Amino acid sequence: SDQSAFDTDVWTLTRFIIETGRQAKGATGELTQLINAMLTAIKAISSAVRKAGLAHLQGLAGSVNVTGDDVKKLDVLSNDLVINMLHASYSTCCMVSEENEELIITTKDKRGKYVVCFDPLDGSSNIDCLASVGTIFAIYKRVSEGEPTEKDALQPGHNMVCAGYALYGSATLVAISTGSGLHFFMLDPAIGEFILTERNVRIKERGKIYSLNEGYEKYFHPSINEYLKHKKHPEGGGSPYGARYVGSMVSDVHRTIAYGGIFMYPANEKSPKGKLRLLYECNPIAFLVEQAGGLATTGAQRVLDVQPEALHQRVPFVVGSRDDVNEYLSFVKKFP
Ligand code: AMP
Ligand code: P6P
Repeated sequence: SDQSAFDTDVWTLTRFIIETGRQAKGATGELTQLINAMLTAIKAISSAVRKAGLAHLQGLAGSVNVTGDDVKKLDVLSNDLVINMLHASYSTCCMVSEENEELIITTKDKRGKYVVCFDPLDGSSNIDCLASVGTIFAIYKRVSEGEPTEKDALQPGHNMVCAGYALYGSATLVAISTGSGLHFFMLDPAIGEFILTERNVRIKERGKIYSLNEGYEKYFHPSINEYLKHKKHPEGGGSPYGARYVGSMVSDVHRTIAYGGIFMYPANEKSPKGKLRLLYECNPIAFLVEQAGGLATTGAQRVLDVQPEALHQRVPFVVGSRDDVNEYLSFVKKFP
């Protein structure tokens, strides 16, 4: 059996959030309740993802989601888990899910003051080949009175109160921030708790890895291809960057935060706004990367300053180490 010393004063994510909640002046505990409800959903999704092959949860559920992707059973299950856990937390007034075309309005008897935009299982097209998948969420305070409306969800990312992602990889990790730094927690299945592994994570100023789907080269804007050329054939004689691309955003983003470098899902002729959705993919990740000292841009502006117009709108997305993103932006200027 595992003989490692048993930590009798363990820093779980639940304890961490209670602690930061106590430090928040006048907090009623509603946000703490909401975050812990999201964690329960994430633990259940982690268990389902790891059993998917055995529990025949893979395979198409037959329907398609708002963006036309084939919906897999795990997608539907993950979506239901998040919606039900958040509803039961009495802390949301409405939600936006990648799986639901319309705004999800919390029943009157269960309403609270928060809005949650989430992707319950991002990268789900990778499930059948056992590549890692993730859950992403962003939390805002409602802005409307009375009946919740889309306006509550269409807030610029800089209004965010909390964001996080779960990565169902070789271990299950949660990365989370409530605006005072980015922190990593690892799920210990033995006690069903997320254990603090890294506090105040900082992304390197510059990395050595670029990450994007180069299959679209034919459709990219020249600024992208010129930037990539510079990464592969640096004029100054330095060594070329390495290329890594999982095709599951949470994996690609987490590696970028952990090792440094740049992740890009740029616009291309086929998808003039790129593929990634602003509300529940780009904004939460942008918030977290900025908390780690990195940058997140659409190429035209800071992601967190975009004024959303539609629940499922897409934006071009470039994120990562400060110097790498700024170097990319210098190519946008050079090749307008
Ligand atoms: P509440 O009354 O619990 O909804 O919290 C009010 C505000 O206090 C939130 O919108 C946050 O800005 C802050 N806050 C509350 N709980 C926490 C927490 N656990 N960690 C960090 N900030 C918190
Ligand atoms: P492509 C997964 O389907 C996803 O939404 C993101 O997780 C991932 O970054 C992207 O799409 C991959 O898209 O066009 O490279 O297959």
